[in-house]
Amino acid sequence: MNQKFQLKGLQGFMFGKIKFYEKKSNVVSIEFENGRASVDIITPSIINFFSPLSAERRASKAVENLKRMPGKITVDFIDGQVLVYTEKLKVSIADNFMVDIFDLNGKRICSDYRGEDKPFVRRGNDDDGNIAAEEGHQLEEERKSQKIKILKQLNPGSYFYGLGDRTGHLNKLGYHYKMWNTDNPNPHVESFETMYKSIPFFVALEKKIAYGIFFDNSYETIFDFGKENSDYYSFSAVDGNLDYYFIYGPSAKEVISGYTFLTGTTPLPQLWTLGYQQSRWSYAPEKRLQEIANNFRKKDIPCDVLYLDIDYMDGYRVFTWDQQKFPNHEKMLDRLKGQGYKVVTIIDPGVKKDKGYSIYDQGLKNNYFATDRDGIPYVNRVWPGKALYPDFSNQTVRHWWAENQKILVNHGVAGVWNDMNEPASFDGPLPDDVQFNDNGRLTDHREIHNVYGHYMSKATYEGIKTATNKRPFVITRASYAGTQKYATVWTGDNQSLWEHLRMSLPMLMNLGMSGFAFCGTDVGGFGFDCTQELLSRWVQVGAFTALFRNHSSASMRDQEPWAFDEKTESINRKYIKLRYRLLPYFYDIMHDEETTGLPMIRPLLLDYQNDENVYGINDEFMSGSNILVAPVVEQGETARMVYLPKGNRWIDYWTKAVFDGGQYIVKNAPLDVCPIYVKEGGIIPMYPAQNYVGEKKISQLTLDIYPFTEKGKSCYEHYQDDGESFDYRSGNYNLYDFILKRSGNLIEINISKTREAYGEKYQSFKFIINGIKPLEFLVDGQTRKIENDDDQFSFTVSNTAKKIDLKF
Ligand code: MIG
Repeated sequence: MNQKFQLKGLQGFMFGKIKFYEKKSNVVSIEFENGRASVDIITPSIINFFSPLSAERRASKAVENLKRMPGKITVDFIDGQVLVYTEKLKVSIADNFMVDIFDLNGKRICSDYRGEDKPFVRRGNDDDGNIAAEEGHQLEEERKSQKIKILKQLNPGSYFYGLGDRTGHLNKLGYHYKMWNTDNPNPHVESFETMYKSIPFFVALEKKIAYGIFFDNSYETIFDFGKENSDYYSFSAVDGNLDYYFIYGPSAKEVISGYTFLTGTTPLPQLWTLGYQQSRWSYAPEKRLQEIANNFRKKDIPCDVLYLDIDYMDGYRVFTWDQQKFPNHEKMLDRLKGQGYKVVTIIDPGVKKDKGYSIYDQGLKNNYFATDRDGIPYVNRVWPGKALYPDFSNQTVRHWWAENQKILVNHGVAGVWNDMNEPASFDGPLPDDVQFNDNGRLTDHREIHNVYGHYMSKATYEGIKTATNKRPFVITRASYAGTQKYATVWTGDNQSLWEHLRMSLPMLMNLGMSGFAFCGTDVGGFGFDCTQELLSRWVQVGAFTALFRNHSSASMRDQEPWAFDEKTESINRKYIKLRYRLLPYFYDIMHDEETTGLPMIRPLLLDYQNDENVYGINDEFMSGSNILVAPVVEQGETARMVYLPKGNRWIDYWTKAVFDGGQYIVKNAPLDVCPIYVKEGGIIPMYPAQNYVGEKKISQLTLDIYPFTEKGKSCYEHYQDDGESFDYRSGNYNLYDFILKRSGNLIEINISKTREAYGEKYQSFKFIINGIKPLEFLVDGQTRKIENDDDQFSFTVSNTAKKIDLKF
């Protein structure tokens, strides 16, 4: 038996023998006895495999404006196989569309599985398996309904990552997941097969070689990483086309860059969006919101963003304000702006069925809502009661929704938070046959469900962009592949449980591996009541996640930084201030990410792929490539084991002690200490702490330097712009290169400005040299006096300095 494409009612559909092939520019088309397929060379490392199994090719919802850079391609036909050579890969296509992929040395990277599709049998306690049917029937049902199923050979020593923010652990080997955006109010547990997002992309790592597969199918899809059978892994779909991309590494970083080359990277956000954010369901009325705002300033805890959850609206009608609770919202937003706050409001998709409410009236008049088969607007129930669902798959509707953003942003709202867009529904799930109009083509809920939140985010992004001409800040709960171009994501309704803090790390790392660089969890937990210790540990993780937002549910105990006791408050202050000091470092990561797709919070394997010890580490992550964070995620723990990867030495951020890589160490971590390590040779740019972004004019950049203990050279590129507009896209930014070298008893630092276009330059640089005190110190050849006599040697130079020599 062979790779199977199971068409409904037809078991074991097979393509049959190759009859004919032809190459036209970068596409090789192959005709089989029973079907046709194409192999499309996007780049030498990215190849699309396609067959129109149920429909003609449709515009991808994830891949927009695809740039092709195929390079040189040659095609051959040997022993009944079509062989396609790119500049990086050899692809062989045999009868039945069996695909094998090799590198140019002939090493096999990925192969279709040649054996039977044979899931394990779920045994019950009785002979006829009734219990099995009751308890574990799902797998059987899934198999029946899968129309397309691809099996790939699974080799021992394989690891799998990605699929967005699935619960459980970092490595997905042995697990099975379904892609069907789901709002499940139960506490997220490891056994969940669905979540809010559907990101049908994964990275496979085998014997230090990484590749990725992106199955671009928005219908319900299933990914099984060797759970149903240890000999293969598979991905399958209930409908749509066979349409997947193979993305070669060999590094996992290249795979992510390749995937985001296809689906897009997260655009550089406004600087303030990387600040601390405070939310809750809900800050209302106005007086309560103001109290929160004042408290942050009074308590000297930095904060940039405050949220308005659903209760700011008039009866949950989107794009309205409750006049009782917020009688003059424009004035309020203005006042908060004066205090340095940006206010983000929630917007759900469900539009209240309510004659006379203008959003509803407009939508109804123009047929903007999804309908039933007879064209009658489909009604379900969400927060406003009976509600209708805008058809975001339709460009005209997206345009209308985009225009509506003005109602918020023109009055001073700084960003929009999209919730409930799986879409959620209180009166049972939307039926499969709810109709959508995908730009003129009628289709149903089965195809649009997983991209509903994606299209809503796109509309929101575009609306805010047009209205403000600034980098839009959109947060969404539901997503598909590619949503990262439009929105920041959070992992939805977690709970104030240690388990959820622990699990947030692999969830965020896998989101990062799936192209979502700008992500976070509700710090402190959404449901259930948080504790002093849990919040103290959670804020230590939050300080290093791109979206740093404390949020909690209605009726939960207060969870603001000061809501417990003085100790908890001071730990919050300490880590929120650290976050603000590190802002230029995080901003540099996001700037770099816009080109490379590499996330802020990353699993160790991304930077240390040669060290197999890190492939399964769940409770440590890299923040960019210079900082390793090993947070405490267990209640009561005051020390923990930390694995420091092979390849360089590591410096304890707090004690400045130096450690060799490739070992486990034990770090004491009392409640106020989050274990943090800086890579030897690391250069970390820092700002002074501020209450909010823009409070202080930053005229000096601090560079926190972790010199090599022996020989070494490192380079750090720092980026500077206005922090909010799109002017950087026309070149209005500065770039600084800092090069650190050590040989023997000499340390040399070179500063060069590789781009000087943005007007507000730094006046000076302050260097902190950790762990070393020189005997002699020169700036551009001039000897300078060594002033400080404490352990930490620091000095300031003007912005014209080019070379610093330290002899010791
Ligand atoms: O049915 O708007 O995940 O963050 O606070 C709950 C109220 C609706 C779910 C979101 C949560 C938000 C809440 N929402």
